[in-house]
Amino acid sequence: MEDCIFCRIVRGEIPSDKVYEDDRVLAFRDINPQAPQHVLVIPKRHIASLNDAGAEDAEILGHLQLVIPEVARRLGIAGSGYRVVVNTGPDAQQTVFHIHYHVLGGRQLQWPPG
Ligand code: DGP
Repeated sequence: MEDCIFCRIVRGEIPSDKVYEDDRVLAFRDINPQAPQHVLVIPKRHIASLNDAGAEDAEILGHLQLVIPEVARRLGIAGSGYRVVVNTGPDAQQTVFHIHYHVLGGRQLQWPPG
């Protein structure tokens, strides 16, 4: 999508601190980190949210989730542990409507989340 901020990051129009990239998926550091390690993993193809994902997205979202442990290894948190969060809709405070998986780690995380 033309105006989507994460599509613009995919196209290289907005710089990002990339951690992982392949033909379908991009992972980059969150601009407003909530933990010592905080990375967003996104499909390069625009999907607005989990609510907007359909059967045609099963393969890309499956691939994306399989990429997450590799991202965690690159961040050095695969062994210590990490949390994966997909904020969806207003109550979850989703602010960017291009689906993104937050990967958070590098400290003891609290449960339940706020
Ligand atoms: P959410 O609330 O789940 O929609 O989180 C969106 C996240 O995206 C938020 O943690 C901040 C991050 N973010 C927004 N704009 C940019 C950007 O231009 N670059 C990077 N690296 N992160 C961004």
